[in-house]
Amino acid sequence: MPSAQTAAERIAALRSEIDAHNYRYYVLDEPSVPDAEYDRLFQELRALEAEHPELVTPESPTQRVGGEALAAFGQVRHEVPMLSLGNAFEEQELLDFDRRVREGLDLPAGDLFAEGVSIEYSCEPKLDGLAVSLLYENGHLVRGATRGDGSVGEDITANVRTVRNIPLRLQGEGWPPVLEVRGEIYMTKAGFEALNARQLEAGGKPFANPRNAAAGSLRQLDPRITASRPLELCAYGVGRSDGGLPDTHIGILNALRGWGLPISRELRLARGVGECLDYYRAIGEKRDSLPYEIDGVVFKVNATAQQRELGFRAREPRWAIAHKFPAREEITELLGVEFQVGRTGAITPVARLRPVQVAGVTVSNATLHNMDEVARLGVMIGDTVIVRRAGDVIPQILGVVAERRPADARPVHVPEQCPVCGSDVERTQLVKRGKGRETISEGSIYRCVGRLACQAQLKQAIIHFVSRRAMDIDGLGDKIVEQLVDRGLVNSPADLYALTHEQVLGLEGFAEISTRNLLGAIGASKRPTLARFIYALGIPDVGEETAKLLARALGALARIQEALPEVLTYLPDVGLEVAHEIHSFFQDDHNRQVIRQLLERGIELQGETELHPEFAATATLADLLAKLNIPFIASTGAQRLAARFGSLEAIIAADWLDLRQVERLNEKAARALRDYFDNPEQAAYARAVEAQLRAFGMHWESERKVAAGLPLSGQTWVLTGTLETMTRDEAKARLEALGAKVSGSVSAKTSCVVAGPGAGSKLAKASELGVRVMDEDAFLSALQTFGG
Ligand code: 9MJ
Repeated sequence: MPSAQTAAERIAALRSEIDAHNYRYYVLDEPSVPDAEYDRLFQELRALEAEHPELVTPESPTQRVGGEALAAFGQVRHEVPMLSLGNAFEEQELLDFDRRVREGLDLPAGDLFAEGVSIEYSCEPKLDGLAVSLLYENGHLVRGATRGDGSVGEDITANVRTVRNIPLRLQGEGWPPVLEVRGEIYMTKAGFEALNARQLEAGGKPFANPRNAAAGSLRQLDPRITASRPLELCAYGVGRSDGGLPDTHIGILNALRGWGLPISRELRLARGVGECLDYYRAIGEKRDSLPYEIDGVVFKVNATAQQRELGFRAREPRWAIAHKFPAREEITELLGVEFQVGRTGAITPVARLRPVQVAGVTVSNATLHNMDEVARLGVMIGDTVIVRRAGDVIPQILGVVAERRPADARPVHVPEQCPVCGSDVERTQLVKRGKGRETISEGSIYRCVGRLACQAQLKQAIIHFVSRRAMDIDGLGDKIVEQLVDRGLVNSPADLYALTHEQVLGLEGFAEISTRNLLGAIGASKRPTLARFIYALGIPDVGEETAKLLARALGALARIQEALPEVLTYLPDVGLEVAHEIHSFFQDDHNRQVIRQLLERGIELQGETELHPEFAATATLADLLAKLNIPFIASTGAQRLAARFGSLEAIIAADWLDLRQVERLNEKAARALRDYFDNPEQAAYARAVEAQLRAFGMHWESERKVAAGLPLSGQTWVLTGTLETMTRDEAKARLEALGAKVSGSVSAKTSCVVAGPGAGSKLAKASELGVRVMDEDAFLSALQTFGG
């Protein structure tokens, strides 16, 4: 505290700052500072008030639980107040809590693990959502309310009724005629990601975190909006009840579960505070893999008789505590933005930060992804920003503390020239083909056009080329790549195979043996599989999986190099955009030359084969017509045309009258088709696509027979999460043996999603789209049913 400021002044300043944050957080759902900063202000105020009890007023934020009810919702008085929880940040604070519990119960202090005197605690993760009260009368949900200030909350009955895992009627029997359930409404990480993606797509503002998304969704005056949000309840207690309930907290929660209410899967019993600490550590380790955000764990004295004996202090129970995890969000200053050049030339803004400790690690850089993200955040150099570090993820900037923007804050500009090679920087274009037309819009990525002439791209390209999962050249680390490029010895991946003994020996740190080893490793890399080689080339958007798919389906480099974009889109998971990337990569003269040189310098691809029958089986004339994106011709129209004419040539030759005879092909569609094929370039292109498909060995008519007759033919399945009884590859093979296609992404066309533990965004997408989902047990019995 600055000495010029009195305690009274500091208290007043802290209160108004906390009030302002509370309003932003609770009422507007727009947090202005991270929790850690808020907690610090709160602790400071608490400490000052403890020193100066005469300065405590009823209006102090320490005397309240939360924000005020929004005027637009009805008010609900909580007959049993909704309490908040005291916090423990350090282990010692938890031990102190346990000591207070023992003292409150007149139990001997004893040793941590002493038998006979340890308290039984229930342990649950502390979900980060919005606390709610759900009133059941005679088993019917009659009212839902927010906590509000703990005594009066908002009536959100219409909204809670839309939350899918809240039962509208209790199941089973034995529930008290009046039962008020309390719990947290939250959003899973996957649900949150999916919602934000939707928000962005619709041009809306994304939510800062799942907590805000949940709170914002529940506070909608229009329950239809709430219904569209992926909200979930986790029950953690009971308020009012007029009947007998089990005599332990865990017993009560299990009873709630029996009545159809979701409770935490991580609920455990701890005998003594030592086991509470074990639980805290175990959940801490699991934190990243849990499907929802948590900010700590909650311990509650398990026996309700002991809870009653302990009672309350202010607005907190003496029998429960939240043991918080270290904060993952902090605030710091954005000192500058630098631009890094990636392997494909993408220029990525990187934030340089005033170093700050976040969850035990010093953070001085954070990714800003791309310029759209910079614009979305509205961040300027000099701003105070909120940084988040979670798990192994690169630190991210979540937002700006607008109130702290200095007068001399500067906007972030993309350099016009590449900071490494000085080539021009261009904004990427998004090419979308729809209804026979190409539309081009501005992309969010800026690229250095220098390609392999840009040292940054060249280095990254070589590092990728030699990496373990690509050409796997042992001993060619990043530092050596840098030297090779800096000395001008390597200007493309092909140059690696022309390195001489003298050149390598001349590098820093090389002697006879190391030189021989490196050249040996380079020589040993000359027989890669086709898939590795394709991956090693570093085609934008082509990862290992896509490379494997290309190799497996097309079988030979020559075919992959020549494949037209429409032909590539026959591969599962290859969309038109990726197909264009692949196609234009192989059309590029420089890339063709590098590939030619690689082959001349001794690369021998292994396992080149014929076209995979699976690929041939996926081609139909109807698909081809649909892929040409002719206006008004969608998949059913395409199917009817294919059935009627049997070949592309026949369709091109068909006149308007012929076309009009196709069942339910309307005039507009017939005209569009004629217009399309009357354009010689378009007709030639369609013929070229067809010719290529045929040259690749496809036969329109036979293809259906390959997969037909199998129980799952025509279906697309998606596997996500971990499976316990088999590997994913096995599951995939078994599904394929039954005729199903296995895809990596969920769409409306997906037949079924098999979700194991750890399933994330795919599961969320499936539930969003109403796609059938089964767990491993159901999957195993389905396999059995189908004889797979
Ligand atoms: C959360 N947020 O997960 C309580 N909570 O109990 C759990 N919150 C709570 N319990 C009494 N698991 C007041 C709040």
